[in-house]
Amino acid sequence: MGLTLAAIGCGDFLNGADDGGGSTLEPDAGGPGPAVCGPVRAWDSDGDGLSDRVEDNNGSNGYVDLRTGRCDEDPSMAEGSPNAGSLTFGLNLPDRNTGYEHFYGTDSIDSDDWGIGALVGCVEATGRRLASTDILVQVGDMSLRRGGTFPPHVAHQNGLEADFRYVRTDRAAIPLDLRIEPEAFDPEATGQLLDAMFDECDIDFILVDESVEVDLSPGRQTRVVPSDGHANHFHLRIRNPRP
Ligand SMILES: [Ca+2]
Ligand SMILES: [Ca+2]
Ligand SMILES: [Ca+2]
Ligand SMILES: [Zn+2]
Repeated sequence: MGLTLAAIGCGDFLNGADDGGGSTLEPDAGGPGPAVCGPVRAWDSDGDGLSDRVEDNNGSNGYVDLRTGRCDEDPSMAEGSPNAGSLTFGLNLPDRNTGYEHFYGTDSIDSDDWGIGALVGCVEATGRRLASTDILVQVGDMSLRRGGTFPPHVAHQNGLEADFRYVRTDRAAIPLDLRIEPEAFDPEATGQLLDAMFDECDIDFILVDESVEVDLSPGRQTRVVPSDGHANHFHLRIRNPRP
């Protein structure tokens, strides 16, 4: 592919946001060694902005040709719109890593957790940011491998969206339905989770149940929107970095 790494802002993969964890290592100057295209970090040994775990998961499973130790470009593209779109060269989310865990529901492994690199990176970075807390980021449906219609969702079609569980007061890694267990909802911790997402991700909007009240800064609050159908999860949409 002719696209250069510089052209897609490889080093700015996570919008330059502080990852909140891990050290920043300087790549070796000169001499033989892996190609580097940006700062090497504890979670990204070749500095291409794609985490080691994502590269291993996608490369070793034959999903996308990514390798650690080589400077790769993020090949993923969100096509069309979230309600009528598809996903090209989407990346599969590693099912668990620092600070987060993917839950399948009734879907099979690696069927329901595909997205563009920025969405996968958003989940990972939010997990790293909260790794020192007792809040586990629990992510559910994203998109199908090639996107498209993903019942029962209306959207989730082009790799820009993911569903998350609300944070429970007991911190159990199980679903919380606000209609059934409203007392188990932790608004402070859920606000902390949303803030971590705003810190790490280029968020378009987040849909929550109308009963959810979290304390966020004004610029963030306006992008957290009450919406029917979100009693047992909230929904994140990021902006398409390559519209
Ligand atoms: Ca990498
Ligand atoms: Ca790589
Ligand atoms: Ca997966
Ligand atoms: Zn959703």
